[in-house]
Order: sequence, then C-alpha cells, then structure tokens
Amino acid sequence: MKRKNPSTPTHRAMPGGLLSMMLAIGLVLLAAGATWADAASSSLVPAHAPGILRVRLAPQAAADPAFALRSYGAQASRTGLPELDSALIRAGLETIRTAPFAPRRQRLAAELGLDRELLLRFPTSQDMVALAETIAALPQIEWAAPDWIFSQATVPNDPLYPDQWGHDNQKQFQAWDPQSSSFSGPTVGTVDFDADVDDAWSDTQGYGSSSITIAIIDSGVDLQHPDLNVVTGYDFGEGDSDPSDAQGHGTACAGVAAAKAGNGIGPAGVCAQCSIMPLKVADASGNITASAVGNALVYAADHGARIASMSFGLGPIDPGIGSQVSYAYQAGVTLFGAVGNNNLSRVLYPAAYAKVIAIGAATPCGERKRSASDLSLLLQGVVPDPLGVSCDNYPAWGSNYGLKLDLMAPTIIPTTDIHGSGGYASGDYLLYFDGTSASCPFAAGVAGLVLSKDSSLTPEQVKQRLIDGATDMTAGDASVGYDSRTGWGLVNADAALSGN
Ligand SMILES: [Ca+2]
Ligand SMILES: [Ca+2]
Ligand SMILES: [Ca+2]
Repeated sequence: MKRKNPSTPTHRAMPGGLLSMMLAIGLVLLAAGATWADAASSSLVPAHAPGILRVRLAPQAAADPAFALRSYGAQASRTGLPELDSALIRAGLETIRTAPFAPRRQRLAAELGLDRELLLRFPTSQDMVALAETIAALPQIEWAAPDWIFSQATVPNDPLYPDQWGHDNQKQFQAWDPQSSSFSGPTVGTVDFDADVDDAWSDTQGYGSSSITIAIIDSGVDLQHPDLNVVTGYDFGEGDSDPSDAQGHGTACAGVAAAKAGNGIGPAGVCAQCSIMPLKVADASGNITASAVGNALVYAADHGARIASMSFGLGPIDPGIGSQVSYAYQAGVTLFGAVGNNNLSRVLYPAAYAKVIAIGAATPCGERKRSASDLSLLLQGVVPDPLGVSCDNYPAWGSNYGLKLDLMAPTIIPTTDIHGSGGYASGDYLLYFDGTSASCPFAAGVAGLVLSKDSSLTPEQVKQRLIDGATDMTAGDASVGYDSRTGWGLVNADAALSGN
C-alpha cells in the first residue's frame, strides 16, 4: 500500500502562543487477534441469548428411566422427570431442545456429559443470569448457564485504519525524510508498542457508547463532518451557538478521539461510537482565552459531557481556571490536557492542574517524542534535545515532561480535517496530525471506552484505570516505572478496560 504524503509538512502552532502541531504518518497492516469477551473480568454481564438457558443434567437424573429426552435433534415441552419439570414450569419453561446431531464418538460424548445437555427456552423477559443460579441449585441439575454471546475481534473497514500505528503498531510508520520533506523515510517502530485499541473494541462496549460525550475544547469542530457524531455545543470564543471550526485543530482532535469506525471512510477514532461536544474557545482572531476555557468547562459539566480534551497550553503562568477545572471534575468530567511541544521540562496549564490528566507524546519506537539537537530550534521556542530526535526523525518538536506528567499517548496519527478545502488539507482527512495535541484526545478516547463499559466510574477511578493499564516506557530517556519523561507510560485501552 502506497502512502500519501502532504507535499509540505503541515505543522502549525496553536494560536495564542500555544503549541500544537500536526503532521502524521502512514501505512500498513492490520492484525487483530481474536479476543473473546472475558466474562469473568467484566463488571457488566456479557451479552447472552434472550430467554435461553443451557443446562446439564446430573448423571443420576439422566439415568432415571423417566427421562424422556435421549435423542438428538429433539424438541419437547417436558423432561419427563416430574420434580424437575414442575420446577421448570414454575420458572416459565416453554420448550426444551437437544443438540441437533448425535456425536459420532458416543462414548467420549457420554464421558464429557454432552448427552446430558439441554437447551431450555423461557420467556425473553426472564433474567437468564438469575434463572441460571436458581436452576443450577436443583438436585437434578449439574450445571446451568445463559447462552453467552461471543464478541468478534473487530477490524474496521476504514481506509486509514492501517495507518493508525497507535491502535496497532505493525512498524508501519515511515520516518520523516528531510530530503523530500515528507514522511517517506524508512519504516520505524516497535511492533506491538501501541494502545491495543483493536483488542479493546472486542470488549463488551465495542466501539463505545454514543451516550458517552467527549467535549473537545478547541478551535471548534466541523459540525457536518461525515466521520463525526457531533452533539450540541457552543462557541465561547465569539459568544454564539455556532461552534464550527474555521481552523482545523479542533476537528483533528475530535477525529482522534472519536472518528466513526466501520463506515468505510477515513480513520477509526479510539472511542469510535462516542459523541463529540464541540466547545469552541478560539475567538475571531483564533486566540484562546482563559475565560473562554473556564466557561467551556462549566458548560461541559452542565450538559452531560463525561470527558473533556484540551490540546492547548500555557506556562509557567497559572491561567486561573483552577475553580472551573474543579467544577467540571467534581461534576464527574474526566479532564485531559496536552503537556506541550517545547521539548521542555515543564508541563503546561491546564495539563499542570492536578485534576487534569497530563498527556505527553510517544513515538512508535516506545520513546518520548524528542526534538532534534539543532540549536536553531530555540528560536521557535523548542529546546534542542541532547539525545537528538526520536525515531520518527521529525525534528521540530519534542514532548514536554516533568513530575506533573501522567501518561503518554501516540502522536503523528491520521485524523479528520474540515471537509473540503478548509482546514489543514485539501480533502477531508489529515494523515499526520502531531504534537501532544494529537496525544491528548487519544487518551480521552481511551477514557471514552472505559466509561462506555462502566459509566459509574469517577474521574479519579478512570485515571487509575488508565494508570493501572499503562505500558511502562523505558526507551530513550525514560526509565523503569514512573519517570518524569514518560509518566506511567503509554495508555493501553485493552488493559484499562479489564481493570487490572
Ligand atoms: Ca471512519
Ligand atoms: Ca480539508
Ligand atoms: Ca517508565
């Protein structure tokens, strides 16, 4: 598969003296291991066939001459065992079936008890989990369970999915090539250093729930983008009800978190069925003010957003929106902020607030995204890195760090652009969205999956899930365990969902 590259690198600083940038990457394969929904580890009851109960008779019950269901492919309304039948009828039994074919290895089937298994049908309104417990307690029954439904490993048909190294790293990412000024260099990466989003989709929440809303506090969002599920928002930058995106940054953030999956277009966001609440905080000049962000946080909390993603920053000055952050946090909004792109030992605000989860950027090689060692970067507000540029080879920025850093997420990833000529690209998508701006909504999407599976979790519990599930990063300037360069490590959606 041939990768498309923009003819020139696309990386723009967020207005208002903040950082953010974009670019992105490319290519290849999808490999999704078959993953069964794990009933034991789920806090929810896995899906099961309505009204259907599987039972295995106790050996003595099956040996009773009164037992009338010894043939395969049979259907009946009674077992012939009077006490069992009356218990089943009280529970609402409608019909009984046996397996359709007689096993050819008859003795083996008998040893394993297959010849004692029955499929019972009850009214679909019945609670099969509770009924299984009741029926299993009967002396004639050895075992009873709902007819559980397996989930399929999910490989979406979205054409940019193979480029999404952060979902499933197959070493498909092509490094920056300075000669052609494009991401067309050699492929780099550590296979399976990724957030396991493909595996996570096989859990009970699938692509996520549309009732979990992620507020994108940014330049606005393309409200008509066919790859986004957008709910009502507001424009706090200009004080009106139209949070349309004139710039592209917010639309790109929205796609990372929640571009629709399986719809045959673009990429697949992390929480691909979550809803996006567009909260525009850029004014007509593109400036993002603290007052606008503070107002957006209160609105998010009051209008049902469970997550807010903030890919902008200021530092070292505290912008004075700690009270609004607390308001949203205490209302149950899990908050994410980007640490900044200066390759500097400083986590910017709002990520620097304790109640905001601070997200840095990870390369496909398991390192912190580092800048080049070129001193000319200082003129652009980026600190040259003594270790030199990370494996992506893109020189112009590095992920900030420090003890306020919490977690890392992928960067240089495909996402949505303002459709048509607007935004960063002439089309509807951007292959190389970068900066910690890209990482922040990625982590927000992981939180979206976690809350889709268990919406009762508090922001603190969501954060703990992400930390507990994170993959420790030790490459580059990182070290074993928590470290100030890569925090608790790379977010992992699959591990965060299993709660361990
Ligand atoms: Ca899509
Ligand atoms: Ca466009
Ligand atoms: Ca580490």
